[in-house]
Amino acid sequence: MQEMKARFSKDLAAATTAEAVEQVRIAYLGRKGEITLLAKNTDFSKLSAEEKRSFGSQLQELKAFAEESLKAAKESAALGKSAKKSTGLDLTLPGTGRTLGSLHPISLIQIELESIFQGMGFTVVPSPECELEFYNFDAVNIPSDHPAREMQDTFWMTNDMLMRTHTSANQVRTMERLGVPLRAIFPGRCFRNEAVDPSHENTFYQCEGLVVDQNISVANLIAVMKTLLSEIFHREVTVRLRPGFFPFVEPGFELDLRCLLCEGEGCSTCHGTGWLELIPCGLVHPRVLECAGVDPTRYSGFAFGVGLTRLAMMKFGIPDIRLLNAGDIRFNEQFPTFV
Ligand code: FA5
Repeated sequence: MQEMKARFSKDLAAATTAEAVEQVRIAYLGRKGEITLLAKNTDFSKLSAEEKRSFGSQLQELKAFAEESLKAAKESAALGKSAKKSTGLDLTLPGTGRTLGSLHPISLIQIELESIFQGMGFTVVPSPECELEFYNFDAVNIPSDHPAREMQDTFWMTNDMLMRTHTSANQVRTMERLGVPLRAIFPGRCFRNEAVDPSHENTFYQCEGLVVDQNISVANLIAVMKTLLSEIFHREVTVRLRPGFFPFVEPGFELDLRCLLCEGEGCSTCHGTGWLELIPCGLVHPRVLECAGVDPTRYSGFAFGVGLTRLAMMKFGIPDIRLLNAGDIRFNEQFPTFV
């Protein structure tokens, strides 16, 4: 029985599946199994009372040992099977790392801009991309017969709505909603019917800024623009301010940035001029204030419209605006995950 017990243990240890465990059970405890036959084939009549007792108890012990071992082996074989089935786990395979996505360069610029302006006490105001013709044009002093409308053709909806051509569309809305005095920016997407080239897209981003208070002057406007650009580029930049016409500001200016890609030498991005038109701006036209119900004899303000897309191009050295909307993951992956 000692020898049988050792053999049984060895056979069972080699059985790793439920089927193999069952084979061991049949071989030892089945109807013709070794342990069963040992009990059956022993002629007890030839044994003394003492031998009967000793043999009987050893046989019981062997049977109980075999049954318990088989039960444990069955359970562990079943466990192994279900673990394999549910996870297909192979601990020898190399691990798969998790890759983090990266932010789009325009998102990066927008987040940075928002934080710079928030630092100067501006509120970030959400604004609709699909806008009423009234707010996009009439409210900012561009009536239906004004030639400025021709330069900003866009995608028209029904019900006097259109895809906004500039974030200035949100000026009167914001004054109506928040009242004055106010200091706000509204970044977002704009749409124009454009001949697309390295610096013009039909879908691009602007960030409008609007400050209305008492005694606001061009000096306040210039101070804010200088702070903005030095913080964005973390370097000395050259800008120029020249007169510019926009029906909703008086006086109006164009703030140009010396092209950072060619350092003013002239390249395709700046159309060979060495300058990039970056921030049109000016003092809010009295008619716009009136349209929002603000008294222009008490309040004045300044507004600006940063070309966010072009700012991203300058900041990251992107030579062609079309790369930004192309959706090529290899392009997007070059930018940092976090700001
Ligand atoms: C405007 O849209 C005015 N609303 C800006 C403004 C706001 C003036 C407040 C005064 C006061 P403009 O059409 O120049 O102006 O566009 C402003 C900026 O948006 C441009 O300097 C440029 O950086 C960017 N932009 C305009 N059109 C495109 C385009 N098709 N593709 C990429 N960027 C563009």
